[in-house]
Amino acid sequence: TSPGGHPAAGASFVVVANRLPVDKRVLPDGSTVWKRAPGGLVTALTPTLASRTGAWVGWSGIPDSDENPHVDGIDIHAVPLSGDEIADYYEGFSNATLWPLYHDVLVKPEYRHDWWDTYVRVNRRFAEAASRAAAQGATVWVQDYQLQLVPAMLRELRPDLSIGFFLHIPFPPRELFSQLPWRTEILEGLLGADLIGFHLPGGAENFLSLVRRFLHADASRDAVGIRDGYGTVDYDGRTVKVGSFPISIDSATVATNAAATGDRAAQIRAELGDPDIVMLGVDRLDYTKGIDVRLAGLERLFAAGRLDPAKTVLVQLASPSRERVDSYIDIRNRIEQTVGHINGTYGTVDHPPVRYLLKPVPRDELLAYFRAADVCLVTPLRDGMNLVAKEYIASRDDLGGALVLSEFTGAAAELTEAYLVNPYDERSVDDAIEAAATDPADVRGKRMQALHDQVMTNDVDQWAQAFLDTLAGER
Ligand code: ADQ
Repeated sequence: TSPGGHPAAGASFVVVANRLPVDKRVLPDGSTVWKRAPGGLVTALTPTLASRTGAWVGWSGIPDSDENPHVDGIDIHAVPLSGDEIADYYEGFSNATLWPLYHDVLVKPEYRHDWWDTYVRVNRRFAEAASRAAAQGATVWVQDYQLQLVPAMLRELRPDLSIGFFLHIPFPPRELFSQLPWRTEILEGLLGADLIGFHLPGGAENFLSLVRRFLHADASRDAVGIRDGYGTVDYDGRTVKVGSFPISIDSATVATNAAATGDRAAQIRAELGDPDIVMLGVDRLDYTKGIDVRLAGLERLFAAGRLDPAKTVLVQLASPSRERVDSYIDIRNRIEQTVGHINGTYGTVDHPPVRYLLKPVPRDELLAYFRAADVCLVTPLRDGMNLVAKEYIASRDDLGGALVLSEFTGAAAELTEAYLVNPYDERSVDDAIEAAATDPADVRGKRMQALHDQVMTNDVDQWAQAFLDTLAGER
């Protein structure tokens, strides 16, 4: 390692993601330090980063800053972004074009050429930073929809590298993807990788069909299996693998930490007024998450007398997200109006049935909420995976609780013992919420046992290993 802390010859394993795995914290005395951000991806990749001289390329989260954070154990390469670039590349093209397009056009995507130009420029900056960080023959793993052009840009700079790409959100069908004015560029960008990973086989198959249609590439037609059997695309003289790798969580750590919260769960129930039924929602405040779906279901169940508002509480923990994007301002207003409406109609002064927080909750407190909840409501209209569902299940080694889970999440593909719902069908939503809340304990316990086994077996470490082994040609 050189005096600057960077390995002189570059890293043999490089993660490229929009955000660095660090947050800037202000200490009581006013000074600042960089702390490792707690997150699934960092946790999952820490062993690999440590064993192989790892580096991480990403933005620090601070506009117009050229600061390069230092944290123990990871070689950090910060990619600077200006305020205008954040507006056009991140809030614009990533979150007002790609995000809604890839989530079933739940809001109308905006197609703006100036945003696209910035997306290209910023992707090139990430590719160049990755190229500088990587040693000869290194493995580079590019993450998510903000960086879909990086694989091809990086391959052009560094044909010696082994390049993987993983998409954390759904990949849409041809009918929707075709709207994108830059559809061929995105497909070509992704094909710079040696392995492209999606959560589900459906996303992989959509991709195979699209490269056939728009790039006339020779793409395999056999079904893609979950963690088993990948597709291939022959393009530009290379063969690219395409597979399904459902992401997971650090299940054992979640289970241990949840059990260690002790009587905090009972305390939470007492603070809520000891209701018969505690329901819980935990989400980034996003229109894809179906927070409105579950609130509407709860209101209908109260109105029909199927649940008693005097004996039921829904705790909705929401964390603020993308607050300057119009569609996020709209969904926040709608949710807050509905919460007020339900409490105004079905509550009393000392017992409002919905408790709503708009702030991130500390990790241990979140785990205690999971332990306190009789029912966890995960009702997205579309979601790549949904880690909240898996965190709730891992937290319940007591086999208490019940999970209501939308069929439109990636998680539903394997968590088949959940109370599955079609969030577009009011009856399905109402029946599932009622059943999850009122089924006999033995029925709920059996379902939770099956879910718990599934999540404990398939953790995030397995996810990372499966992807990296396939990339290395070992599977
Ligand atoms: P997200 O859309 O952010 O992730 P999700 O997978 O549910 O969705 O992860 C959210 C994380 O934030 C969870 O770890 C959750 O505990 C935490 N969180 C949410 N609200 C919180 C709150 N109020 N307080 C504290 N913590 C909170 C994207 C895709 C998903 C995919 C992941 C990983 O949209 O589909 O599962 O990436 O690939």
